[in-house]
Amino acid sequence: MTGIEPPMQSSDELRTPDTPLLPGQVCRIYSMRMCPYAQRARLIAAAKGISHDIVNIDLNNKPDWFFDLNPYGEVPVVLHNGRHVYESLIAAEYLEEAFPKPKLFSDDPMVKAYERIFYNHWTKKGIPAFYSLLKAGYPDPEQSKRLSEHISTLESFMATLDKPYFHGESPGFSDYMIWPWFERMPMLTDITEFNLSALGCPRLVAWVDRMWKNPVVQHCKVDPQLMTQHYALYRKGRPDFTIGADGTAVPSQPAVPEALENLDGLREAHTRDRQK
Ligand SMILES: N[C@@H](CCC(=O)N[C@@H](CS)C(=O)NCC(=O)O)C(=O)O
Repeated sequence: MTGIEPPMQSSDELRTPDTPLLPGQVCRIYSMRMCPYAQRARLIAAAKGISHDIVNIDLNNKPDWFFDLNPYGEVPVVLHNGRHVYESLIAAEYLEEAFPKPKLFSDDPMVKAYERIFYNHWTKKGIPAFYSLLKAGYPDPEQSKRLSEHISTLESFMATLDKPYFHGESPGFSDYMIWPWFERMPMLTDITEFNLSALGCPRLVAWVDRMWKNPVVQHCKVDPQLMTQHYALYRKGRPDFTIGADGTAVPSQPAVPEALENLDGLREAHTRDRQK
């Protein structure tokens, strides 16, 4: 690792793609503080010591130009050399290839293929199950079981690998693609009583402990208090994507018992379309 660079400009100033990067900065990540998908790109940038600025987009008030960057209107978007890429996995893979050191994928094509199988499993199966349970907003046995099964698959991957990380002996690409939702497990536990430690997945629990000690993870972590407040506002149907922008936490929100809506990282479909 070449050193983790903190962003050099305010991450809430709405810098357009035409706003030049400061000297020494090589790319920009359009992000949203609480977004686990954007965190994937931030983790890869931090792991590679890529000097970057972060621009947090208020997803309730997307500027029109944001849809020129990503027609889906979603973060993350990575801007580099005047061009941009979107979709978290594609953006992270781009950073891996454009900034080859340190290499986060194995040179062995089969090991690399397995890493991709691991994070694709999590993306296709684990993440939807995670949000289904979160949406339920209570200890829903069916949704808990579904998530447990997909987490158990990760445990079986780790058992077959018999290594401390999905990447192998050190954290690598697959670890960073899976991690953001495991950082959010304590929040899921608060809301739904889902308990990772009770699943009988000792390798995964040990992986979580190791990941927490990783300086890249520490650098990119989301303030847990802000995270709880963010999801509490979601539960009220009033997500605030500027939460934490002034460096302070908003007053804590009382828990509400209703089922959660729009909690899969996506708002109503119409808010994603270009507003004309
Ligand atoms: N498949 C996308 C999902 C990204 C995503 O859902 N991002 C959320 C924030 S966590 C977003 O930008 N949502 C747009 C909106 O809420 O309007 C990816 O992997 O990048």
